[in-house]
Amino acid sequence: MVVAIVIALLVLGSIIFHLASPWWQTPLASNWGSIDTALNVTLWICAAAFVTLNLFMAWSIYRYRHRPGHTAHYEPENTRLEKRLTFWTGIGIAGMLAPGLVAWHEYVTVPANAAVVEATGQQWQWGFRFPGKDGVLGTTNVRHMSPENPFGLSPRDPHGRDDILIESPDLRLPIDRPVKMVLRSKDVLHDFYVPQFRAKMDLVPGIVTYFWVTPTKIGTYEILCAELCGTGHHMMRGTVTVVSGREFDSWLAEQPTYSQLLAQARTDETRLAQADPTGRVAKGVR
Ligand SMILES: [Cu+2]
Repeated sequence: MVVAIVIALLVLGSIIFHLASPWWQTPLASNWGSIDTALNVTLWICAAAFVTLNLFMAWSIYRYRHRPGHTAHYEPENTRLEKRLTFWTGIGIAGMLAPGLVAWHEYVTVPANAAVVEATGQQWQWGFRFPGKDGVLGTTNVRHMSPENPFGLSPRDPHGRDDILIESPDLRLPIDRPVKMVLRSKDVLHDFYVPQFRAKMDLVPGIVTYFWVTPTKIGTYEILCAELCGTGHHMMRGTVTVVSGREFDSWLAEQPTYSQLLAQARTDETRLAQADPTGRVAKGVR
């Protein structure tokens, strides 16, 4: 009897906790309402199963409790009941899977008019690359990575010359424009996650992953790494600021291209050589 009451209280407590809980999803700031729907459908199906099964268990414990003079009825098989249980469990599981599959299909089917942005992850920071005027990201290779070329752009690929490189963890995106996020890791597994976008995807060394999103609310949101990637994992944060199209265009125009960074590096080298013609200072010779 006590156990039955405890189980019933557990169900009641869970419902109250859910209704009064402050830990609810942060407000949506993208087009991914379908991901919220998939989550909610899963929650309601699980909740219905949890409440029904636990209350049934509490009722059974009470109804069939031990009483003098009562004996248990032994029934090892009940095919009809098993068929019903299998059917309804199947319906419940299909109901949970189907909305997720629909949302996933939409999530990786990029619209033709989407702009492209690349996010790169490394222990423990984010960087971003826009394709520049030609609209094509230049090819990259890990062999080309160096302090002067942190994105590993191929020096011979003309598409890479106008690529816009953001060597800071602060990304900006325009509101109401679909964007394909292309993800690349330089070292280990990372995961690009913006909770308000309901968008999340692993960065896998050696392959390029992607998803697409349309930001729908102006604001600044945190980018988190959602894949344990080493001792500095907790520090691997960035921000994405959603701004008006005009503000975005003028911000992007101020960011350096790969060619500009190369030219800058060459100017710095020349200046250094002029200031130190023998190279003794640079080599640390006294
Ligand atoms: Cu990480």
